[in-house]
Amino acid sequence: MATSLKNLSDYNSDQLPDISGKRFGIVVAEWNKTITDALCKGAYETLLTHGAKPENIHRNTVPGSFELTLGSQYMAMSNEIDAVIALGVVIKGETKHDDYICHAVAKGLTDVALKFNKPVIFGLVTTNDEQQALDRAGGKHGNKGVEAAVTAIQMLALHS
Ligand code: RBF
Repeated sequence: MATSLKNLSDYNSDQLPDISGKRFGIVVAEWNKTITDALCKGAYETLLTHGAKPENIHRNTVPGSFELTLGSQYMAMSNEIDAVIALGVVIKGETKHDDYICHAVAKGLTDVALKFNKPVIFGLVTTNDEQQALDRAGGKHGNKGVEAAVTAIQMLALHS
């Protein structure tokens, strides 16, 4: 979550390991597509910046954030993928759908990570309105996709 103390795109690149041999899966929800595309761009470019090869970054889309769990499991179960980054944007509406989706995704991604013993990163932007989401997808609070990619790299380093 972006706060006044943390910009989502700020990190210390000195401490990140070489990832030239690592393989990544990015799963992107199509709800709020303009914003999730910006998250995906942030994640993809961050992986490239730190040495990942384009051919080692695989991207799949799922219809909505609720489907990120199974989409991530399809990626995680592959021996060709070392870490998965799940990206979505859930915006509050008139009903409590956002609560149900966010809890299901948080629990689901945790389960997939533990089942396959691989980093599966929670790159879900959960906001009260569209502007807050834009602020976290390359706007004034940085880009959650960048933060998610950095988290994936850091988690890979823990287990190498
Ligand atoms: N998916 C999202 O990724 N973000 C949303 O903000 C979002 N809002 C939804 C609101 C409602 C009322 C419904 C029914 C679905 C919403 N979804 C959203 C889609 C959801 O993640 C899933 O794709 C569908 O519910 C089909 O399982």
